[in-house]
Amino acid sequence: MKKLCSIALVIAMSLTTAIVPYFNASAASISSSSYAEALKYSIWFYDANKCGKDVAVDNVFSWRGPCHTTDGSNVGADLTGGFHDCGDHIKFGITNGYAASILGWSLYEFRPAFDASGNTNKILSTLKYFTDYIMRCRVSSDKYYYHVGDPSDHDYWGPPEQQTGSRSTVRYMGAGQGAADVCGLYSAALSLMYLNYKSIDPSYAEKCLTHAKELYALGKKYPGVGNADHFYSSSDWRDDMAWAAMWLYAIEKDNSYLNDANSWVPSPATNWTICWNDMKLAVAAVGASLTGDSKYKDAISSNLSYWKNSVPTSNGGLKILDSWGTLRYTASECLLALVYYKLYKDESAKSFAKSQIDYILGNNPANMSYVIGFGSNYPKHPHHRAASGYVGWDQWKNPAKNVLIGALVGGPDSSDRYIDETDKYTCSEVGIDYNAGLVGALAGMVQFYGDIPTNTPTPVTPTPTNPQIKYGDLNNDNEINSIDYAYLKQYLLGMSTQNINLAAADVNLDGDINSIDFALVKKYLLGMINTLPYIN
Ligand SMILES: [Ca+2]
Ligand SMILES: [Ca+2]
Ligand SMILES: [Ca+2]
Ligand SMILES: [Zn+2]
Repeated sequence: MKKLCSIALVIAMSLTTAIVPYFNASAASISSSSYAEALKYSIWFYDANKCGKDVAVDNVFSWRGPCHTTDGSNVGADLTGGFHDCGDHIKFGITNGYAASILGWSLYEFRPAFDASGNTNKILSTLKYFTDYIMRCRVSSDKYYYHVGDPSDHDYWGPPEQQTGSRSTVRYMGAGQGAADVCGLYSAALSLMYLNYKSIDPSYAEKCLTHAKELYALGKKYPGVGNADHFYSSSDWRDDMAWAAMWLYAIEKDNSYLNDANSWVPSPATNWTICWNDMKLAVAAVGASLTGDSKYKDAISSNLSYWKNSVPTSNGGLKILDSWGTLRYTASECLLALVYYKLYKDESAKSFAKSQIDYILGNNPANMSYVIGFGSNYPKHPHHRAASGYVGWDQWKNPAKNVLIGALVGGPDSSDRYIDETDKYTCSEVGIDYNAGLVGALAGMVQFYGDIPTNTPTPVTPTPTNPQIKYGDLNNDNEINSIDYAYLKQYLLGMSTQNINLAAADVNLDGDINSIDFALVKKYLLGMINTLPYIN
């Protein structure tokens, strides 16, 4: 259930600890408007972990810019985009897929909360940054890349924009290399994007659904868990594929998906919570909503009882499931509890979530908000290279130069104490998986505890598709001419694709690069059509 951090191997542990003093402070004031503010920040966090050419587009952080803009060039693929994992810069399929699907689910479940609090546009553009990346990593229906970054990434401390060195470790799922855990998470993320986006941009939504089905088929064809070096040891793919199956069933009402989900997760009960390694309770939540099968409701109900009665509780009232990054588990359990409340109106589930979320936001003995930038007292030393702003290991433990607004840190220990030190990554690190459950839980809090004004729908504008891609310009010289035509021909003949921007080759945006695109580029060069991309 843990991510190992190689920094522990190369950096001697500090002998001094700056423990936040324990005192019985009066409860921080959490009001009904707090949840909407915290929700906004928790979405912003994702801007800090964006990777690729378009990082600066629609980014709330002025200290972030393009990075790792040649990812995939060593294999002739465009693997730019997506999100750095935690405080490092590796792009893992397991956490990109987990975060994208949990965020998409959060919007799907609690859309009124996002609309009323003015957060719909931002969550949609964040989700699209994920789904653009997932689809960009498609080579063919039989091959998707899902990993970029060398383990030596962790030897570097500094902003991603200034990082040099190899990014040559890339991995794909396809023949001989199953990664059905990632397939399932990616497929679910794309199905949810279809559901969340179909009224905004139907053609993009359809493209997502097509890819969701393709990834689902890929996971069935090549089962097994993906390879994330020693950082994420995924224990099973069946829960992830069942998660994907549930969302395809939600869209298509085809019983074969439900049968698949049942065969992969016959019993969703667990004494854990929803996390990157275990989607059973998320499967249960969707299953309960879609099928009414009592096994799904029972699994969530007994899990909530376990959390209320058997998970250790700190004096300050925090449930501690695990000492490493404990708040990520609390946050996703709160998401689950609030979805359960939405389904069954169980008041104890709702008040459980409130007790834990209020603790996270500052109603705790340390009087500290564990969401950076929220309130007046929050961690100043998150384990995050871009926020730190320092280059090299001499000053890496200094207070971060930049405020990593919205990041949920790992959290306090069982004595309600927080160690605000950069190298104490079990408490001070942040992650795209940590924040996903928090976004969903805060949206639920806005929906059930916030002051939601009625009749104030947020105007939604589609996010432009790949704003910096000039479709048809395969060699990135900002012109579309016979050179690009020749490159496309070369690619279609199976010849070298080094230095070709394949993202620009799908000129009809149907997710495939084939003879249709070739014909369209030819028509464009002959003046028979005036613009690319060309969609009919
Ligand atoms: Ca799994
Ligand atoms: Ca060109
Ligand atoms: Ca195409
Ligand atoms: Zn990057």
